Amino acid sequence: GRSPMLLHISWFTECMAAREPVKIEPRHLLEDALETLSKEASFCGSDGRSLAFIRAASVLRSLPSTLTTIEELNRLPGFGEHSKRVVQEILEDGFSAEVERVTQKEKYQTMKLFTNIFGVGMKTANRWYQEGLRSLGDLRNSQKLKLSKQQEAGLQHYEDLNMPVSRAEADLIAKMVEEVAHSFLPGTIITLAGGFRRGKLSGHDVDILITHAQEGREEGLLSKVIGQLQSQGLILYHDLKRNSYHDAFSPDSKSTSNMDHFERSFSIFRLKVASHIGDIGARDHSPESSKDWKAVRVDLVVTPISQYPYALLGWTGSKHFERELRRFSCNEKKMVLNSHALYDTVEQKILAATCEEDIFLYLGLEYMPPSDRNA
Ligand code: TTP
Ligand code: MN
Ligand code: MN
Ligand code: MN
Repeated sequence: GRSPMLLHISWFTECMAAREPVKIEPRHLLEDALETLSKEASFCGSDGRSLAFIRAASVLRSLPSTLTTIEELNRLPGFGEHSKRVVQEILEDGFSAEVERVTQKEKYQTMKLFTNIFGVGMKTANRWYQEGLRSLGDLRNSQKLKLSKQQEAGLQHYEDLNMPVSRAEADLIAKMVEEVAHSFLPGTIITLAGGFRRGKLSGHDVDILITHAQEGREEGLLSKVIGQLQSQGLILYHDLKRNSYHDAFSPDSKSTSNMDHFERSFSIFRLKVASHIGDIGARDHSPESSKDWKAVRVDLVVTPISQYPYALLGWTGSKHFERELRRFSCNEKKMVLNSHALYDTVEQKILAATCEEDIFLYLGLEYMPPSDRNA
């Protein structure tokens, strides 16, 4: 049979051709419901079930208009019985009893709260839940809890970090980084990747790629940039990881890890924002309301220019798009794709690319602009 990626792409193109005005509300209702069930499954350790719900939500997202009948649903690829049942329920009753039940669950609520802390994964969140911890207050007040520096920062800035980052804020941060980078190395190329490159108007963080047209010139730049920003009081947290591509990684390794091996820093910036004094918030006289800065998560990734197209493709996302693309290249093309390279396992060689278009060409796919990768 045809791979889901191909099915998805040809079917998506047909849909785009017949595009109609989109009703936003109900569509989000359905997607949110499926995403809730996906989260719940992952909290229970059922990654396969979680992925099935993500796939179904992604199919809905790429529809040209809102689903209204169960017959339309039956014609869609990638929908399992469970997802179908939930969507049918919502179409008929306006809500799903199962989803309502899940969102009421104490474990679901707690796991969601804890995994939204920067530096806290499923394992840690689950351990804390098993230990009886339920709230951020519980974590903050616990005497025996051992938090990593990252988790401490995540907890400290929880409220800010869970507020959406605007496109304007992302542009501002990219400009700050560019200015400092240029002061050390003129010609440094700074690219805003992640959701913002896909055209999203807001995000949970800012993803920035750093490279230079001359291979090797980018080495060592990140620590200088971070150091400079830090001396200006603009960094609340950072964790510099050096490049580990050559000692920890071979492109044909069977590793399924999505983590890559670039020099990088997952950091928290202290971004100046317009003070709230004078606007509606001024009625509230808590010290919070006069705070003139906001903590923002920033991922800084340094890539040699020879790997830049792969890093750009990998860091543009979405996560689901990357997962499907990697699965497609492995299953259909016998090629291993990651953020560093494309490895042809038949020819046993790495395929060099100068731009994203080259990579799509190697994979035998039509080029998809970033705005088509929101699946
Ligand atoms: P995210 O920043 O997590 O997601 P996003 O930008 O799509 O959405 P949001 O608005 O919520 O921030 O990840 C962006 C891409 O980076 C994603 O496709 C996965 C990729 N990525 C890597 O390639 N390697 C890594 O080590 C990590 C952490 C992410
Ligand atoms: Mn992002
Ligand atoms: Mn995210
Ligand atoms: Mn990110």
